Parts: sequence; C-alpha cells; structure tokens
Amino acid sequence: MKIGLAGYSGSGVTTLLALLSEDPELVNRHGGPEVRSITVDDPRLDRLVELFKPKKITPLQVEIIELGDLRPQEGGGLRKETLARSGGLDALVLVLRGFDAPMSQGCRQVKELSDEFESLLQEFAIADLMPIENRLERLGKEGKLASREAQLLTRLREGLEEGLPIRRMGLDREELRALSGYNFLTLVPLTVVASVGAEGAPALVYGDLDDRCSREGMSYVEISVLAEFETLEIPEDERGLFLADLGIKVPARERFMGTLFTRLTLATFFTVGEKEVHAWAIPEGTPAARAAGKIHTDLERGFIRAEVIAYDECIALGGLNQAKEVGKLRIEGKDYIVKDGEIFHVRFNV
Ligand SMILES: Nc1nc2c(ncn2[C@@H]2O[C@H](COP(=O)(O)OP(=O)(O)O)[C@@H](O)[C@H]2O)c(=O)[nH]1
Ligand SMILES: [Mg+2]
Repeated sequence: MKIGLAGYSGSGVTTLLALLSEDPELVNRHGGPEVRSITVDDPRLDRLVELFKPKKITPLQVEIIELGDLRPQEGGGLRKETLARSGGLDALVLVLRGFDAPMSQGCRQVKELSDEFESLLQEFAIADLMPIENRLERLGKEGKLASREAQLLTRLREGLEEGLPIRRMGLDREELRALSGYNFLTLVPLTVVASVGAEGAPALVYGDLDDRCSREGMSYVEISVLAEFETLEIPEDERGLFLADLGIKVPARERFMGTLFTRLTLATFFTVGEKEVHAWAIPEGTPAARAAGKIHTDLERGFIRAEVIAYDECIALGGLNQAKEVGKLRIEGKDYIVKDGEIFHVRFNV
C-alpha cells in the first residue's frame, strides 16, 4: 500500500513522517522528499505467530512517501518531480499546519487552516486539469472531440472547474479503467491530518474543517505531532506514561492507520503456516479469487477454492488441522467475500 503525504513546506510533513516511522533522524535530513516503510501493528498477527511459530513473519507494510514541494510553479501547477512521485497512490494525506509557531523563511504564511486546505485542493485540481487540457487539445486537432474519451475528459474538466474532485464525479468502473493511466490526484481517497499543538489550536483556526471533511467523504484527524515526536527519545516501555500526561490516549501511528483503514474501507486477511504467517490488506468486499491474486497472480488465475476460517475460531480451536477435524474449516468459491480477520488458504491449479 502506498500513501502520499502532502503539505506546504513548514506544515510539519517531515515531522509527521519521522513520528510515524519512529525515525527521529529524519527531521535533520534536508535532501528532499523521503520515503519510509512502516509496519502496521496487529495483535491478531502476534497471536497467530504464537500459534503457528512460523519461520517468517510478514506484517502489513505501508509505504509512506513525501510528495515534496507543493508550492505552485511559475505559470501554475505542481513541480514535475512532485507529480512523478504521486503515481499509484492508494491514499493521499494532506498535512495542515494547525500549530502556532514562527514561520521560517520561504514558507507560505497561512492564517486559517481552511484556507490552506482550499488552496491545496485547488492545486491538486489544477494538476489534474493540465493533462486533460493537453489531451483534449490533441483530440481536437485530430478531429476526435466526439469520441467517448473526449466526452469523458470534457465531463471531468467541467467538474474540476466547478471545484469537484474526480472521485466525487460518480464514474463507473469502465470509465475509471479508461482513466487509469492518468494518475489523477483528485481521484485518490483523501485524509486530512491537522498537525496541532499539544493542547490543540484555537477553535477559530479550524473552522468547520472536520464537518466539511465528513460531508465530502474525507477523514479528518488531529495529531499533536511535535509533542508526540519528542517522546520518541523516551524508551518505548515508558512512553505510554508521557503520552498519557500529554492527554494522548492512542499513539499517532495507530490513529493514523486506523483512520486510513476506515477511509479506505480495508480488511485484513491472513495466510498462515509453519513457513510464514502473513497479513494482507484488501478493500472490503473483495471476492476470494481477487484476494488470492493479492498473494500471487497464479493463485487468482488458477483459483479452485479457498479454505477459510474466522480469526477467533482459529485461535479458539488451536489451529487449522483442529478446525478441519471438527468441520469448521469452510470451503468457499471464487465469489466468496473475504471478511476482516479471516485466515485464508487457497487451492489452485495452473
Ligand atoms: N510548535 C510546533 N512546531 C512544529 C510541529 N510540527 C512541526 N513543527 C516545526 O515546524 C517546522 C517545519 O516542520 P517540518 O516537519 O520540517 O515541515 P515540512 O516542511 O512540512 O516537512 C520545524 O521547525 C518543526 O519543528 C508542531 O506540531 N508544533
Ligand atoms: Mg519536509
């Protein structure tokens, strides 16, 4: 899974990435946008590991990339490098500067969080409009403005000009497939992180951002990034106390991943065995054959059936063989919808 972090310079993007990846050194590097892979903790995985004692453990990994400078370039639009980094994202996270601190030179001055938010959204819309305009111009020259493609692009252009992100234009599956080569930013699910001071910033700064986000299908979460970042130097087993002192009940990483999983409506399934216990993420509602394809394309192609059991049941019965003996290991076909937490074993033939 690939997540993009976007925010204006000085908004605390790098500090957030340092916190999420528990890599304090990151804030001292100034070489350009960074990428970190983070592990999603899941107590269910730990229990399965105890049960199966595998040689290899593969938790869910999420790749988080900084998109880099979001200030528009002369003539408008985002930098080429930023656009190049934003292909194939599963989610986009906007980091807003909700803390009160002196701005360093060269940073953009923003008075209201909602202004910062609007302006970021506009930049994404402009970034999406550019390839649409170019393509339409080309189709025009070739006399193909009546084509399906041109009509679809025209619809997108109108929507974007009215301030509508592409993900809210009600495109169907076929239309989405036709657009897959464009890597549109406003098509990617959005989550907003307000980086706030330990006590939260004054209410006026936030306006109705959280309402607006929920109205428009975006997730909104406030994180005391710097305060929590500073606890990274405290040994892990003592950190909880300091966080509690700051009024932080759930650590940022957990809240961040939780918000993303909800926003993306993801489900986790597990493959287990002596060799490996592995956690996988799929969109909720994914049929068994497609979930198998996540493990390997051969498994989707040659899918015969899946043996499936719920996590709780597997733990209660003490393993897959035990489950099989009492007839609790279900056999499911390719259209079966895989549920969160299920343990999944694919029978296939290629
Ligand atoms: N007071 C305060 N300062 C912060 C917070 N997060 C980041 N900063 C500071 O803001 C400056 C910019 O942060 P940085 O993470 O480099 O922002 P970036 O340019 O978006 O990557 C640094 O001096 C940080 O220490 C925060 O939550 N509170
Ligand atoms: Mg930075």
